[in-house]
Amino acid sequence: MQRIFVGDVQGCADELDDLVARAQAEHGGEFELWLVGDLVNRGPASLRVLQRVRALEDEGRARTVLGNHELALLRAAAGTRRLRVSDTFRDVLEAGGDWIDWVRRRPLVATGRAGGQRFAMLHAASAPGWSLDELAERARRIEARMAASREEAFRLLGARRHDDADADALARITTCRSVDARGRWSSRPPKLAHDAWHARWLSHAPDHGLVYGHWAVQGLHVQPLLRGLDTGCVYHGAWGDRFLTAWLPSDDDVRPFDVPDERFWHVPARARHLSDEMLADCS
Ligand SMILES: [Mn+2]
Repeated sequence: MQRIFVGDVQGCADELDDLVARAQAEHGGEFELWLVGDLVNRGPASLRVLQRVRALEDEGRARTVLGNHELALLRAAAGTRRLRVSDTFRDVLEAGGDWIDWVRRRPLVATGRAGGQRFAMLHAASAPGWSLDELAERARRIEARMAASREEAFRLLGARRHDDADADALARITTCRSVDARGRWSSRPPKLAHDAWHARWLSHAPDHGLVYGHWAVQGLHVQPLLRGLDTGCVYHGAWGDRFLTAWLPSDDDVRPFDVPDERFWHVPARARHLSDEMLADCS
């Protein structure tokens, strides 16, 4: 079974279709997509992406984790987020059915073993010093609250980070990009390389690999124990030529997170997806 990790799709349904077609052509029925979250928003077809991923998941051929744009969708459904010009998930909100419940029941962290290496997949970041078991335990507690009921999920999504440790961990795992010398985290990009969340995380001798997304400005990140896969497909045309990136480690490889590593697919974006007005609203 070939595991195929996939970067941020953000409503780019055509590009996801192209990626799945390549997976089927090269691996037949023997593949499983692992998507890093941010399936929805900013791109043209959020609902189509959810439908595709859900159908694959129902066949046991896909897994995904929650990204900040899934949380934005849930907040919009809760009525606590006013839609912005760049929010394009109205198709999901208007689809009816159980989409909101399906989204809130997705995991926050997925774990596994690739060859000889234990790893986690999450949307943005882990924290310096968290073992794989601690990360997974925090995620299970948050997932239980998100899955308990809509009311409990919306309560957690509305909680202040300083008042609720789960809310802080949820925000960190889905949005963090930097950690300062005093351990304070932020979604803002680091001013200095050593303040990048993953530089601080690596300095604590982690016991596992991490696959993540969320950081299109950084782009593809290939470093021992780290694979960052957000290459900003949805920004094609606005930021030059962009791609939807996949990583295909081999299960035969004892150390799949070693470098150099050429086992990537770069599926070209099909079109410019964002107008200047939407682009200006993203920042
Ligand atoms: Mn994101």
